[in-house]
This record gives sequence, C-alpha cells and structure tokens, in this order.
Amino acid sequence: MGLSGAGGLGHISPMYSQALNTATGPADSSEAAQRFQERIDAEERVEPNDWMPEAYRRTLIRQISQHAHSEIVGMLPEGNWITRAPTLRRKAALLAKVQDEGGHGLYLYAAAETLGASREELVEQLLTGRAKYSSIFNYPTLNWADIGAIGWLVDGAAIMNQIPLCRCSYGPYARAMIRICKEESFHQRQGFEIMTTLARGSPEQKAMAQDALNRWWWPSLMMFGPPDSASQHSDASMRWKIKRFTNDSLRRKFVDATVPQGHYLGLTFPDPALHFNEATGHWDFGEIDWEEFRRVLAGEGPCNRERLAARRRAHDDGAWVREAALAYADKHRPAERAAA
Ligand code: FAQ
Repeated sequence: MGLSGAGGLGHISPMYSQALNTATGPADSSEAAQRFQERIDAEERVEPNDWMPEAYRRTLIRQISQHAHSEIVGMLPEGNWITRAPTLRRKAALLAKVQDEGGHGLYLYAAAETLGASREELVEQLLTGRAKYSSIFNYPTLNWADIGAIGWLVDGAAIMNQIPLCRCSYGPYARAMIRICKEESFHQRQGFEIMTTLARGSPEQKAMAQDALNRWWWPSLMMFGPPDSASQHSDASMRWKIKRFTNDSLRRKFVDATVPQGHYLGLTFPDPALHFNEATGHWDFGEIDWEEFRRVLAGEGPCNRERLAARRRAHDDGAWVREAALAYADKHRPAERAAA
C-alpha cells in the first residue's frame, strides 16, 4: 500500500501531524520555463539569482527544509545517549556526531534562505507540527546498541540518498551536500564500529546488536520514502534533476550494500523474504509496512509528540540567546555604520 491512504487524517491534531501537502503545481509551459529546462538538461547549475519556475522553488524549499528539520530533530534520539556512552572515546565521537547534525541543519536552513524562505518561518513550521521531518527520528533509542544501528543504518541510508544530491541542479543545496556527505560517512563508520564491537562481544552484547538491527531495519527502509508508484513529487524532481534516482532504486541500492555488511557481522535481518536473486544480482526483500509509515507521518509514531515537545522546549529555553544576539547586533550597528 502506498501513501495514497494518508488522505483521511483530519481527525489527527495538526500539532503533531506531518500531514501531506498537495502535489507540486502544474507544469509551466512558458518560454522561460522551457529555457530553464534546457539549462537543466545541459547539466547547468541553477543559482539563487537565476530565474526559476515557482514550482521548482517551492519543491526545493519543501525538500531542503524537511531535510534541515530532519537533521535538527535527528539530534534528539542520539543526544539521549551522550551522557551514558560506555567510554570517553565513545562519548567524544557521539558528541561530535550530534554536533555535526546541528551544523548540517544550519547549512540546510541557509540553503533554503537563498530561495526566499526565512529561517523563522521554517522553524515555526516545524514547531507547530506543520512541517515534515524524516519518519526515522520518531523511533526510540532504547539501549546503546541503537547508537550503533543508527550510525550504520540511518546514516548509511542517508548517505545513499544524499550522495546523488551533491549533483542536484540547485547550486547551494548541492554544495552543502558535499560537506554533509563527508561528515555522514564518518558517522556511518562510527556506527558500524559500535556494531562490530557488540557483535564480537559477549552473547549478551551480540543479542543487543541483533535486537537493534531488528528494530531499525524496516524504519531505515522507510527513510527512502513511499514506493515510486505513490511518490507524488518524484517525476517533477527527476525532470528538474533535484532527485537523480527514484525512492525505490535508492532503497534497493541500500539493501544491496547493507545486507552483506550485516552478514559480515554475523547478524540476521528481520525479513523472512530476504534472499539473493541470482537472476537480477540483487537482494529481494519483503513488503514494507506502509501503514506504519503512514501512521508515523500522521504524527502517530512512537516518539512524534516527545520529539516536538523537546524541540519546543529547546526553542523556548533559547529565547534569551536570540534576544541577546539581536541586542548585541543593535548595539553595534551604529558603530559599524560610522566605521564604513
Ligand atoms: N519521512 O513524493 P515523495 C539524516 C514525504 S537526514 C517523512 O516521494 P520526495 C541524517 C515527502 O516529504 C534524513 N516524510 O517526496 C541523520 C512528501 O511530503 P510532502 C532526511 C517523508 O520529496 C542521520 C511525501 O512524503 N533526508 O538522516 C518520508 O520526492 C542520523 C511524498 O513523498 C532527507 O531529507 C520520510 N521518510 O522524496 C541525522 C534527504 N519520505 O512534502 C541524524 C532529502 C517521504 O508532500 C542522525 N530528501 N516523505 O508533504 C529527499 O531526498 C526526498 O525528500 C525524499 C522524499 C526521498 C525523502
């Protein structure tokens, strides 16, 4: 089942809902739009001051801001374990990783600002529950092995999806993604190393690694989005070369890359249908529970409420910092003008 079932969600409070927007607007057939498409087809980069169709701008603001929100909300499940990391080395690496995610969010908000969306407006959409962020961050981190599984699987999925975004047609997004992907690959290694240590440890540690894989596998596959048949934005985004691959093709690449890694760890995947297809050279996998995906997007995942409550609290607690920064800027503005 695809996302088409997400329509009748009116009963869910918008406060926690990541409800669906309407699809991208109708194709612009003007001469300017045709010239724009020719530039895209010729692999030219689009920069902030260039003319662009309104639907292209809206699509980018939507995707980049959802991506930024994902990075910021994505700090929460792992932040939960910073104080309980088992060693100083693990703590330092996790702290650095979570800090990187905050940085990624900021580059991405800055990229969205080049399209005319203000940071305040985007943050407001997140805090009021009107904006989406990745479904994956609505699942809980129950034990230390979850930190390994997030690095290995969630960052692994993020890299698979984001490497092609380094070639996105919109310059500021593509350039932000180059740096983000470099950092994500460190994150993935950090997670795989935790999983390796646990998988080679005591039977209890190996069981923790297996349990974490069991819980994070299917939600990681959902990160790639609805199946192509239900992906409302893919056609336009592929035409504009914002997306270079469809949701299903990236999901398949991720499964092909990750299954041998799990087997190397001596772990099994929670999917009885998973098998190597000799004819296609790919790993075939079972049906994703799209109903669960729909519920998480509708605000009914295990941690949606908790995540938004934590972001709101952080925003309120940070009010004095924003006020102080503005007061400082005001105080120094006349001096800067006089010096100019
Ligand atoms: N969760 O028509 P499509 C990370 C929404 S960063 C929630 O296929 P599209 C780093 C979609 O937005 C992870 N919503 O849409 C990290 C759309 O909603 P709308 C985030 C989802 O845009 C690691 C609707 O469903 N990565 O993990 C999801 O063509 C560890 C219809 O879908 C990015 O954002 C989902 N899983 O393709 C941080 C990458 N999937 O706007 C901390 C950039 C779909 O109509 C720790 N984004 N939706 O209301 C993309 O590549 C694309 O936006 C897709 C979706 C592929 C996510």
